[in-house]
Amino acid sequence: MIDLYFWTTPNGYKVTILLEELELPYNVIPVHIGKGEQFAPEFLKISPNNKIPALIDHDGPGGKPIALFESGAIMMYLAEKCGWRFMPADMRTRYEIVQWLMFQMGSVGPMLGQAHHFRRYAPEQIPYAVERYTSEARRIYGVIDRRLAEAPYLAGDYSIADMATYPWLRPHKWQGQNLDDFPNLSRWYAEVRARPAVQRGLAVLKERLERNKDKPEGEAWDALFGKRQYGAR
Ligand SMILES: N[C@@H](CCC(=O)N[C@@H](CS)C(=O)NCC(=O)O)C(=O)O
Repeated sequence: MIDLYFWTTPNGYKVTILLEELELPYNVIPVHIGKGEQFAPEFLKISPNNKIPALIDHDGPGGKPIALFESGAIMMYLAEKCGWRFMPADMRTRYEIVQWLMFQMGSVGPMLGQAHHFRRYAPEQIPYAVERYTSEARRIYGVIDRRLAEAPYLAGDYSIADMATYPWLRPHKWQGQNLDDFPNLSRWYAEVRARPAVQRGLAVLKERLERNKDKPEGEAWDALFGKRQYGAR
């Protein structure tokens, strides 16, 4: 069985979407990052960077448990475990996928995350930061749009690269972007969103999201961006 340490954020949804696509059974272990549960010593043992998602597969390689953190590593592991589904073993195809997955991990997630932060969460509006990350988000949307003009999905066929990227584009309004400006990206977005497994992945812990969807304030802001985050260890 797989234990998934999860919260209702884009990085968490990447893994629930993949698990649903693979039809693998899994237990969800909520880690309420607004309450600082990511700093619990037991969680830090499997996720030393105090972030979700993390995963324990009790039936890992050699029949022994394996613990993993970083969503990209988790996705590659699950795809390989399930017979190279959504990331074929063929080296050329695999690296086509890995490069778009790394683009998500290195650019899409971190830069769009900064756009959220400075546009929505920052306690003061800093025009330079808002402009920089909104422009960078727009540039990244353009890279994706141009790629999707030449291929149906980021790496050709639907793959873990699409599952990793889609959840980050859902809060496009928070990132100051209009999907109408990106027609190829919009076509892909609608296709990924329409997949039943994607909808199931996005529904995990939905009831907790309803209660937590306002922007972090007070205790939650402190855990994510304040003294609790930086003074925790
Ligand atoms: N590169 C990591 C990023 C994970 C990440 O940023 N997780 C956020 C939620 S989306 C988190 O757990 N934040 C809690 C914290 O920073 O304390 C991954 O892709 O797994």
